[in-house]
Amino acid sequence: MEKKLQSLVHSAKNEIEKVMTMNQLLDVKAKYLGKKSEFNSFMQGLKDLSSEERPLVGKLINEAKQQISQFLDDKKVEIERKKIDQLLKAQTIDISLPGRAFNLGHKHVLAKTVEEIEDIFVGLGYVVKEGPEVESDKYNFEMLNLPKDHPAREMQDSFYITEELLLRTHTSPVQVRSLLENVDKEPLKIICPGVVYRKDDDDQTHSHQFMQVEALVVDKTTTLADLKGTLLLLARKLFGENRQIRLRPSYFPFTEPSVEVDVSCFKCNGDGCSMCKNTGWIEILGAGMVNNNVLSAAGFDPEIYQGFALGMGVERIAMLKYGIDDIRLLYQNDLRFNSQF
Ligand code: 2U9
Repeated sequence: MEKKLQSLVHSAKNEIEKVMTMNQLLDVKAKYLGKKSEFNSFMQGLKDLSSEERPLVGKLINEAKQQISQFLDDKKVEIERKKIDQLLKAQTIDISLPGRAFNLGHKHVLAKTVEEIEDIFVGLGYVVKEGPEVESDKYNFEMLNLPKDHPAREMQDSFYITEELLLRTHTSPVQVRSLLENVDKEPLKIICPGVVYRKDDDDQTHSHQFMQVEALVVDKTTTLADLKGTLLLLARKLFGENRQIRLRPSYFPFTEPSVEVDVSCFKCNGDGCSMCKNTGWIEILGAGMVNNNVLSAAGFDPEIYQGFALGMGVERIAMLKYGIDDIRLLYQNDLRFNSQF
């Protein structure tokens, strides 16, 4: 019996040594230790032995079984380790390879222009205020001296959501909100950048969606001279220290008097060129003293308070500054265009 067991252990050892995979190992385990294995028949035979022989033979069988189990366990560890080694080899990162180059992004020319305008005003002590793009008819029009039947509403033909809600047509409602919030009637100096919407056919110079920056100052002593000084400073910071400005009378419902502001041409210095259509001047924005009706509607007594406001289209400023001849280029996300600025 002892010989039989030794030879069984020996052949199991040989077979286990040749095993390469987990499945093969399971087959060998079944063959030597499974229900139909020789071992099992040895175990079955124990009951036919005498009570003296049984413990001795039982011990031998157990020892042999333990040896085979040990070979199987060792092999299992070996197969698993090999598998991990293979995976590690396959997944090794070659740190000697150069990294993949990636493009470093930068700010869009419109964002740059807004920030440049913001910096100028923040330098003058203004606070930046933002507000919702979906606005009420009341804040977008009525509080700005544009009642429901006002003909000037046509100029801002709009995207209505309901009778009373629309996509804002200018950032002016943000100023209205700031005036209403200002219950203590503290002096106010704010700029309101943001996206606005108007029903317009898109072409080289028009877009149904564009950006504005509007500024508002309200105080007891604010005058048209303050507005003029602010406009001159703004024009020089944006277009160069040698610029002059020119104010032309205009009309906006929310300002009275209203002006359109031209800057002396920064290309020809006023001599006349294609940029300024030979006039020497380029229109850059609109402005005016806040209309008394607007002050009253927001709870500011026009006998005590007065203020000025100005508004500009950011795209127009960016196009002038950077020589861009089609507004649509600003929205197309073409990297060949975007990366130029
Ligand atoms: C309040 C009072 C007055 C804002 C103003 C303009 C003049 C103006 C245009 C420039 C080009 C719009 O983008 S554009 O088409 N804007 O000319 N905007 S004064 O006046 C206000 C705003 C808010 C409470």
